[in-house]
Amino acid sequence: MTLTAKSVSRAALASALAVLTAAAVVLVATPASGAASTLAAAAQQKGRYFGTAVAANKLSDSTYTGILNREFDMVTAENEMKMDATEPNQGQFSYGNADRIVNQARGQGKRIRGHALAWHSQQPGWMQRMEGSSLRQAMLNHVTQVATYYRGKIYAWDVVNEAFADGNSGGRRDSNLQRTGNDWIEAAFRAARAADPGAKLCYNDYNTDNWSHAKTQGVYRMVQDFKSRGVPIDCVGFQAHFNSGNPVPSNYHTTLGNFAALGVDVQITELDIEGSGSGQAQQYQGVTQACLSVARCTGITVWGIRDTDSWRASGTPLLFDGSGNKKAAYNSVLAVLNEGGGQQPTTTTGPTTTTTNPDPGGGGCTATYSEGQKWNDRFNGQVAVSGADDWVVTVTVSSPQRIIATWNTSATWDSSGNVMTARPNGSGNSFGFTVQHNGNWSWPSLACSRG
Ligand code: 9MR
Repeated sequence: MTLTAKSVSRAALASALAVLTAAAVVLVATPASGAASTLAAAAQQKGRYFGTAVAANKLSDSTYTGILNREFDMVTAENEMKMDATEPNQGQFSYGNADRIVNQARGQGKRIRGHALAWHSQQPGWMQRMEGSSLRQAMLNHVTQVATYYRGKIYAWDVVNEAFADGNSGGRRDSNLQRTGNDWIEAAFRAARAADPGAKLCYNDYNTDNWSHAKTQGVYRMVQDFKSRGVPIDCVGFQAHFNSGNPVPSNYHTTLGNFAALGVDVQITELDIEGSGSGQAQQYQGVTQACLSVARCTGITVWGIRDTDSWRASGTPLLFDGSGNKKAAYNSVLAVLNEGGGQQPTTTTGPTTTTTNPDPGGGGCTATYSEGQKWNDRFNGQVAVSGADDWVVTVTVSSPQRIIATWNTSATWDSSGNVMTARPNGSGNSFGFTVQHNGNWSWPSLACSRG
């Protein structure tokens, strides 16, 4: 069978794109030694992101934006997406400062972590004074409005922030939100999923790094319960604010690994470590290694760029000094990211791997997807078909994904460019394709029918 005109031109475009992309990676991300020279590029080579918190009022500081643009590929608004910032008066939403951050990041090709939809702290005054069912309703409306406004632009939302108590109880923190009923967290997650089905939904907290701490165990039990009941949770954020009284625990990889084993991604979301010199560098190294040792640790975000940008500047907890120079801690993180080894991430996500369409005539056909190689910008998929030689497999990718190459099949596309129809071309009953993911790592869905 011959390729259609449409698929020939797509294939030509695809190979041109592939060459361009490869050239860009060689020029930008990988210097001659093979080691990457920025945090983002080094993290990308390990299939992770490296992010920072950003403050809107610093975007006019060229030293700040210079480092931001060079070193980071994920951005969290430090305060601008919080409840008090986005809904200062009930029902009146305000996105100016958050949008400045989102637009700057997206203009530079960076992704965004949304922080935070529901939290006992930094509530606007009107919400602080509320209780009961009116508060529950106002909270859910806030989640829905803000997640809808940013729909499609957020990689992961901290849907609920800091809902567990410190100390040895392992239980929930008392707050006006908690007093609306213990199910407030799952209600917030369901509202967020409905508003932006493409965003990963995270629970985010601090002092949950040490596996033996009661608070860690409390959050673990909640995530386990959510997964068992189908509450839509995709990730757990570990804020990771460390100092000498609360050092990086030696069992950090155990904590991250145990949470990941529940079927969620884990992310280091607000990393900073008070200290200086080699002691600080060593602790940063430990956190980076812990993330790299867990396949589902998808990335690290530091809570600010220069020490002077930090919410606790006197503790000099970040990777750049006040003048924007790289600190020893920076060099240790970059070195670990550039080291060989570490788990390859399971960066693609379900849901659909196999679809069988029973044929009324008795036969059927099954298409099974398996993951192929992954790169910073694209991944390969392979489809094996059984049950019929005259198959038609529909492969649907989610925007902004694009299929940019195919092999061992004759393929055509619908007008959206997201739906590919693949038929046999005499090469057998399996075919492959390359997806340019544009930040969306979800698996394509498949449907198989007789041709
Ligand atoms: O860094 C943020 C600081 O500028 C704010 O004044 C503070 C107000 O609560 O929040 C800081 O960020 C916090 C984050 O939103 C949640 N985890 C703890 C962070 C440090 O306090």
